[in-house]
Amino acid sequence: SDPVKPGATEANMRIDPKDTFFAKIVNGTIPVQKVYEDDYCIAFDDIAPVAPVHTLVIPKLPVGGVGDVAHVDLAKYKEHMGHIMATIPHIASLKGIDSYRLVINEGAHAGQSVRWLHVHIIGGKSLGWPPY
Ligand code: IU
Repeated sequence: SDPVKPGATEANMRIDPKDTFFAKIVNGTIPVQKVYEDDYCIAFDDIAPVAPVHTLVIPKLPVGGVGDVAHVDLAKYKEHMGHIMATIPHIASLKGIDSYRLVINEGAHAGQSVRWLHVHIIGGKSLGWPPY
């Protein structure tokens, strides 16, 4: 039997990223202690850390998740995501680690709870595999 219920992820996809908590962090409505910020992204520590280091990196571009690529300006998306990937080692170094796991949850069944794309940087301890 397929544990994935059709529809749940679709409902998640209908959430406008601009209605999420992370939109308020990007537009400055809700202050957050920033680990790092530049023109493309903001990094801040996760409120419910799963490891000694658990930092989130969010693009300033409103995009719900990697599954929403078809609904955003592709050039801007590549610019933001490429920049984030190129900046993560620096953000990790600000947190004092050079060994870490990157996680992007896409969709409700992967555990995505905030429909604004975010990269988890998880580390500061030895991590198990597989990650589920
Ligand atoms: P997920 O991949 O969508 O499940 O990750 C969302 C993360 O955002 C999760 O780890 C939350 O603890 C975290 N978070 C947060 O740090 N601050 C918030 O105000 C909210 C969620 I809402």
